[in-house]
Amino acid sequence: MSLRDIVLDALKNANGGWVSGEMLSESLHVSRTAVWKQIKSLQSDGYEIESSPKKGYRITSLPDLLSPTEITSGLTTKVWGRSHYLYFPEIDSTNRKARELAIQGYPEGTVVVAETQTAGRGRRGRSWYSPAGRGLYLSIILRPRLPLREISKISLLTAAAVAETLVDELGLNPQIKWPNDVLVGHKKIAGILSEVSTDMDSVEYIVLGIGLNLNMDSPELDQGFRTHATSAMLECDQPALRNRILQALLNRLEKAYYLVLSGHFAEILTKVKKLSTVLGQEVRLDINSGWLEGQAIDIDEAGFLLIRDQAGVVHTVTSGEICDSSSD
Ligand code: BT5
Repeated sequence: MSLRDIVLDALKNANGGWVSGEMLSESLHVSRTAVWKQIKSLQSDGYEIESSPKKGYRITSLPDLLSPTEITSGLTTKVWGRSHYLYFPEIDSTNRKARELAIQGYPEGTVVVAETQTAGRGRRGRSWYSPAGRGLYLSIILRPRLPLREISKISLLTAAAVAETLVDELGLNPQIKWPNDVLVGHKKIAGILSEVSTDMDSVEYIVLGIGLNLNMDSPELDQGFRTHATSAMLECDQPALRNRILQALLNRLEKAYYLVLSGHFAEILTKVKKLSTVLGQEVRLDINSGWLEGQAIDIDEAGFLLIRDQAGVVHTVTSGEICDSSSD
């Protein structure tokens, strides 16, 4: 632990009470100037700290940062974010960075988080709007022992975990649009981008990227996106605490991931089907090789979407995009 983190811990543990600068410097065996420098550094990162020559220091407000200091202490994960939690105030894309780290050999459960992305990526070369401090932008390196045909399960379990986090933490009523969008009131609140690197017919690694709109307001989300967009703040009429939601999401997501790896996808699938926007609907899908129209009748045990066309033929769709009225 760095001196800065030790000083921060001491202030946090005082629960808003005063901590003497002299006592801090004595117990840490550093000069009072060294303590003061850590206080200045914390203040410049947004921690509001009052100082009094007689009483010392006290913390009056914590910034809603996603730094390791603010996040890792609230994780109940076994592996994820434990030994590798990489935090960037700004980055081009957390998925790009996680991929670079995966190639360097970083292990399963490495978490890459940014306050803002300058080139956040969506699917098929599209971009993801990632303003500073108002959303979650994260990527996780996974190295699952899963046959290639089962990797759709990863996007679905992620969508389910994002949706359930929105229910638990914010009381929202989300839906899942197969395979990778989470919506609230038919507007997109989160997108998932899982990028897979294969080694013969197995998975070498997956970079699982999640973008979640938390504190954006309506003019900035009115950009003519493919699907109308929303944020937690717009839905709840108050700002959401990003750090608490990130912790809850990682805790829940890791559990769901290991559940699926141990053969329990059925439980996740039941949740996905319950929240699905498309089941029973007539849909039009862009399926790489062309268009497919028909009724979405089920999601099978591999996570694939079953579509019955007008001739009654049932198609198994392994990947694709459902188009809606506001699609570009
Ligand atoms: C997605 O793509 O929905 C996947 C988005 C994944 C973003 C995360 S952020 C952390 C990690 N690092 C990255 O670089 N990426 C991942 P897609 O289904 O292709 O949706 C992209 C489209 O959604 C864009 O073309 C816009 O029309 C729209 N869009 C862009 N930003 C948005 C936002 N913040 N909220 C809602 N819609 C948005």
